[in-house]
This record gives sequence, C-alpha cells and structure tokens, in this order.
Amino acid sequence: MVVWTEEERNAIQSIWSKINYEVVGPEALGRAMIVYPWTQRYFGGFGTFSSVESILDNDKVRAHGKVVLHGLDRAVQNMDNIKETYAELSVLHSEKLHVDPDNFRLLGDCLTIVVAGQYGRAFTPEVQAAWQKFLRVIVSALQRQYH
Ligand code: HNI
Repeated sequence: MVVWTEEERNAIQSIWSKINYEVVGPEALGRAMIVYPWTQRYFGGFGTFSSVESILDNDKVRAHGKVVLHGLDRAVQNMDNIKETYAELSVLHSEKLHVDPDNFRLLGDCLTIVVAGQYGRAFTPEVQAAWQKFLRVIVSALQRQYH
C-alpha cells in the first residue's frame, strides 16, 4: 500500500480544492492532444482536428477533459485505495478503448503543467513532489489491468 505523509495529503487536498474543472480538464486534455498528436486517434468520434484551435475549441474534447478530471476525484477521495479504485477504469481503457497505457503518463504530465500554471508560486518543490507521487500512483493503477 502507498504510504502518504500528512504533508503529502495536505498538498494534494490543497491543490484539488482549488482546481477549476472547467479550465484545467479541457486544457490538459487539449494540450496532450496537441503535444502528442497520436492521442487524437482515440477521439476520432469527437470531430476533425485540423488545427490547434480545432482541438482546444472542440466541445466534446472540452467536455471529456472535465470527465477525466472528475475521474481523478476518485483518487483524491480514496488516497489509501487508489489501486482498487481504478481497477474498472483500467479494464475499460485496456479492453474496450485500447488506449496505449503510456498515454496516462503523458496526460499526467500535461495536467501537471496546467496545474502548476494555475497554482503559481504555491507550487513549491514539496507540493510538486507530492503531486508527482499522486499522479504516479494513479498512472500505475490505470496501467494495472493491462496484460
Ligand atoms: Ni480516459 C473515457 C478517466 C486517461 C481516452 N476516461 C474515460 C472515462 C473516464 C476516464 C472517467 C469515462 C468512462 C465511462 O464512460 O464509464 N482517462 C480517465 C483518467 C485518465 C484517463 C482518470 C488519466 C488521468 N483516457 C485517458 C487517456 C486517453 C483516454 C490518456 C487517451 C489518450 N477515455 C479515453 C477515451 C474514452 C475515455 C477514448 C471514451 C470517450 C468517449 O466518450 O467515447
């Protein structure tokens, strides 16, 4: 089981309490689709992505960014049980959506960039370390049902 210090828990809760789902979710997913264009293939049903604007302004991408971010609520609320919390989502991404598992890490990195930008100077090295650990545990849980 992952062990969290009180400081780490506080850092995660503090970041999460300030998250603006409307901004952070769409921006993180949009950035991932721009920086790693091959991820666009999973969202073929969302429309045509012919430019940066066509990704960032796509209503379905924006809505899905929020869905993903709300998906992370589960980790914040179940910090001591992240592995089991994501078992079902891991199966879904693996067996139904066929998402390459390395993409979780790539999206996590884009999310970190957006969160750091929003959090400003409060994104200290200590907060960053706790946040990275948190994302690593989530990514590993989402990758778990792949075989
Ligand atoms: Ni992901 C659907 C959560 C990363 C591609 N994804 C979901 C749903 C949740 C979710 C929640 C909705 C499930 C349902 O309908 O039951 N996804 C997460 C989380 C992460 C993540 C928490 C990691 C932080 N997903 C990714 C990545 C990709 C991805 C990295 C591809 C690059 N996800 C999808 C696709 C769907 C999806 C595709 C289905 C979308 C749709 O509506 O058709």
